[in-house]
Amino acid sequence: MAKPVILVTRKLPEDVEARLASLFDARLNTADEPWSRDGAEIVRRTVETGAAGILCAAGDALDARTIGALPEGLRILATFSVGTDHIDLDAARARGIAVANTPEVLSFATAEIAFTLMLMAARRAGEGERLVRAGAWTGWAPTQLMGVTLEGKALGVLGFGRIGRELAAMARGMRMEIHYRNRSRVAPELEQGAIFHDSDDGFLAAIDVLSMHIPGGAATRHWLNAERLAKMRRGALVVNTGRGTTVDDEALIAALRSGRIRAAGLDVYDGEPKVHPGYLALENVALLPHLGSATIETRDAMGARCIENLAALLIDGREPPYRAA
Ligand code: 8YV
Repeated sequence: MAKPVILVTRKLPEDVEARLASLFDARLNTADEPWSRDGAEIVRRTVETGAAGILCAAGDALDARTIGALPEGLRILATFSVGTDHIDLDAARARGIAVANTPEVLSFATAEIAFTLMLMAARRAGEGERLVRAGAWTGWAPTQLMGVTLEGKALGVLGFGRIGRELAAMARGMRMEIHYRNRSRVAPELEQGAIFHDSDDGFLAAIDVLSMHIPGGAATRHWLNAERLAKMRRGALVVNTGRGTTVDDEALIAALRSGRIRAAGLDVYDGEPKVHPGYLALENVALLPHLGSATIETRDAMGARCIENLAALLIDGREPPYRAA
């Protein structure tokens, strides 16, 4: 039997590509430039190849219009991400196209990046590195680049899912107090003593560090706005490893400029890979290029999840194990 054709929009780790090529008639993108800058390209390549599945990724333009224009034979969008905000799930449902993602395997790696950013923001690590690299360091000084300690501080986790809970576990090792805001309270074994808040106001007033782990999309757009920033403690820190759309950049930049927010650490941006120039002009913000899941181990595991999803539907004729819609 002929192997099912799949279209892979991004260059993936070598081992993942080798497995894909052994199981499928995989049309691999071996260039660094994605095959998915716009919906028209995705549709054109799907039609040309007759693909039954697309292995896509965060940032790919799978909006309602693109999904509506995909050919009949396309049966599954397997995304190399846990986030699905780049895919119009209702449009996929309406077309009977399955959507599957890669949950769990990237939680620890993403929490590591949140933790890194929290420390970079608290301890001014980026500023220090720039100083040394610029050859401008004139020697240790008692008042040089003083940051704040995390020990004993209150960490506020916005979105207490798997990633947020991994971060909470790491932060307990720093003797931080954990607070969380979530759609609903989680079970005590998941809570591990973390303090649940049922209002934004109470949550924002209680914390020294806000770490954001909410999905993107219309419902969460600009969740962190001027009004909520004004409710935070003066000198608090902000970290975002979820989606850039959840932050109103103008408001955060103003708060960083005024010192109302002491420092921030960002891994994701509204409109990435573009970064608001206001951030680039500030010293008190650490900026990473969407590294959340970027470990060798995690990217292999994400590839394995994608393969499981594609093989289930296209080879075994059963439900993808990590179906999102
Ligand atoms: C990925 C992510 O690195 O999984 C997600 O939703 O944002 C990241 O883990 C990236 O988006 C690749 O698809």
